[in-house]
Amino acid sequence: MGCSLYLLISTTVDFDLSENNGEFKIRIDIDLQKQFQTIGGWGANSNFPSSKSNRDAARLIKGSKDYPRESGLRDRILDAAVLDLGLNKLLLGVNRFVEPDNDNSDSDKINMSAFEFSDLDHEIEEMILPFKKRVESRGEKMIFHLTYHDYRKSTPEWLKSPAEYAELAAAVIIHLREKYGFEPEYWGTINEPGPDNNWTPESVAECTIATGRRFKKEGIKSKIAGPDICNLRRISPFLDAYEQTEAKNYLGAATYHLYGSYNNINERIKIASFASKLGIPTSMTEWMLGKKLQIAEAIYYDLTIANSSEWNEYGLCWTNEDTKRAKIGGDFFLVNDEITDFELLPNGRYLKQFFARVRPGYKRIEATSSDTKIIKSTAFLSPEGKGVLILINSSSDEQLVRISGLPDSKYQVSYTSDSAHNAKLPGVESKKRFSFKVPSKSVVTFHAADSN
Ligand SMILES: [Ca+2]
Ligand SMILES: [Ca+2]
Repeated sequence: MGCSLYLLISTTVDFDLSENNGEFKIRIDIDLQKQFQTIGGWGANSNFPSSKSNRDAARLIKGSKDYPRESGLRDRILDAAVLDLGLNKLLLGVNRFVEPDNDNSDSDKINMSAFEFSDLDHEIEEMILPFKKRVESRGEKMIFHLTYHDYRKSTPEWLKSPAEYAELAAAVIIHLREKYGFEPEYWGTINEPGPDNNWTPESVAECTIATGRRFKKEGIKSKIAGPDICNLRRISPFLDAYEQTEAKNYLGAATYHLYGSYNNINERIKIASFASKLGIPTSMTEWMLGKKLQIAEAIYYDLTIANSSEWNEYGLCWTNEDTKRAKIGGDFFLVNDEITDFELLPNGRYLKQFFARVRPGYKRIEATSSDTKIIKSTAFLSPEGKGVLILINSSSDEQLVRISGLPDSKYQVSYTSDSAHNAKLPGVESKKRFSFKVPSKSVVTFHAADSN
């Protein structure tokens, strides 16, 4: 982009609100010295749900145990996910069929022949490895996050033993290590514990301890994540159970879902404080209910209040069967009825304002808005010191804002609203400060023009 397209609207003359003459209402002040969490990345669930249309799509896109995949659609989806949208993380559920019955009566001795890994292997070969290759082609590291799922009201007695649970977790990871040469970054203890299943704060803490000890014994480096609570409002007893036991020594990431409370502030403060005490990152690991600008506001709260290092929508690519989700997108990509093509859903476009420019290794820095009800701001620094600023205009009016403290540079600008999808705006130059008109109900991203 030529320099002539940049609007040089900064000034080196100091001025404050009293000298503003009503020009702007809102100040955004960036402080490069106040640094917070390091970004790990952005992700989605690799699994497809088991509805008929999704089963058909899954068979075409990634094949099944019995059928090879039939088109290049998978590769196009993975290219779009990693190279365009900027995902670098996949989550995958491990269900009870991996150890359908107890392998033997000794939790210290793994009987690998009693485990059933073929579904897991298929997902690894068709989705995880090709995704990983694309992330690595960007010079970045893939984050692979396995989580155990158990929706049963009656968890079998043998699995209620923390030592048996830990053996199951260790067996899965040893299998991956031996067959594919890598371990997941995270093992999530249990997806959405209680009240609809047998998992309690105490049992999650006990299984965290047993798994932590077992991983140490087996030389497994995967970090244990939890509690992956469904509703953030119910997280406190789980955090207390970790803190009051040895589990706090083994927890590697504090994770939560956003259902029922996307704009909750108090519990986000609690989880940030808990993770800070333990010296571990926080991660929002699932949400499918956001709607356009609301999803941008949710990730803003997660990044700035909960200090989340990672953020995940629900699915990667699903079909139109669930129209409620398909209209907006609890999943990134919607696959068409013919299963020949796909599109990035509206929520994905709002999230792309964050994902495409804020990359793993970037640090969040202070970006204070003088009126967060109207303009929400968050900013990041790359390891090379390049700045990224993201503004959310929650109001129905265009807002003229004054932005101070971004590193001096030319910035490219893009935005998403109901009518604009990752659209370019004229670039700007920051010399200490500049003014900018933020379109109504939009997310605007500024990124240093000479960074990727
Ligand atoms: Ca066992
Ligand atoms: Ca055993």
